[in-house]
Amino acid sequence: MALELTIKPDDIRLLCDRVEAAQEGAYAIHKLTDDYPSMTIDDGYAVQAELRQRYLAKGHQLAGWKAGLTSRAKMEQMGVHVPSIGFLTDKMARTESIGIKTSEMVHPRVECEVAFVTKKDLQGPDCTLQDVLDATDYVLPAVEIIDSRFSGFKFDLASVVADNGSSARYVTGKVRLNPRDLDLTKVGVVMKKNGEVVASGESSAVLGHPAEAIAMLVNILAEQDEMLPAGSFVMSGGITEAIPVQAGDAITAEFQILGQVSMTFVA
Ligand code: OOG
Ligand code: MG
Repeated sequence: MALELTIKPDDIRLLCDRVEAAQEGAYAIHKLTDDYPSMTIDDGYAVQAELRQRYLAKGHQLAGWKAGLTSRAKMEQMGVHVPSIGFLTDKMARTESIGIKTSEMVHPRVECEVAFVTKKDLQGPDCTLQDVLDATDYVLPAVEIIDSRFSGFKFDLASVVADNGSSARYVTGKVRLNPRDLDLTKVGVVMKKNGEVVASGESSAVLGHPAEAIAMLVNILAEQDEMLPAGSFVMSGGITEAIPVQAGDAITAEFQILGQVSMTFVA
């Protein structure tokens, strides 16, 4: 299967120029469908694939993948009701100990996610939850810092897919567990900003089971003639709505059984 495009290759490259410049310059642009109203989700994935090729050509390493818009809280917050995927690079990875620069982003938000690391190749289009569990080496807690490049954090599915699912930064915690050693539908999470609870939820909010989001991601990759190789890091999507952050904020995401992930934001 391949993507079916309605936008010409030259225009895909032009839209990629816009997104790439906004990502690298940390400025907001209007959503791509304002100028290309007929743009489809496949067109969005074509822009995202072009963006991935450009970053890899610049020497960034592919570090994994992320599923997005996989919980009702996220879908309702963003007004987009179809899950999506994006890629992660080594340049997006951050650690708990070093302040994360908000000046490199437009309007960052944080969200708690269960992440997976695989030990077997996964190939769509018929990947199932059980296939994902069988292929999982371990799960770990993660916080994704998303940053839509679209004004007001407002977009439609085709635009957000082209913007690589708002991917910006991510931080992982230290606990690693075999998926057989916990009930992945029952991981409660509490997000605290400067010591106050700002969001809470349970991992079943992600498509009923976070591994379902990984299966969905593998099946979307298959539409692009790609597979998920053994050893991949994959985030399954925000459990709660995303919370805006600014320089000076301290965030702690507390996951039941999986421990916590903390980070601070600096200008
Ligand atoms: C799109 C990215 C969604 C998630 O975990 O749901 C996402 C967005 O909300 O900007 O990463
Ligand atoms: Mg996310």
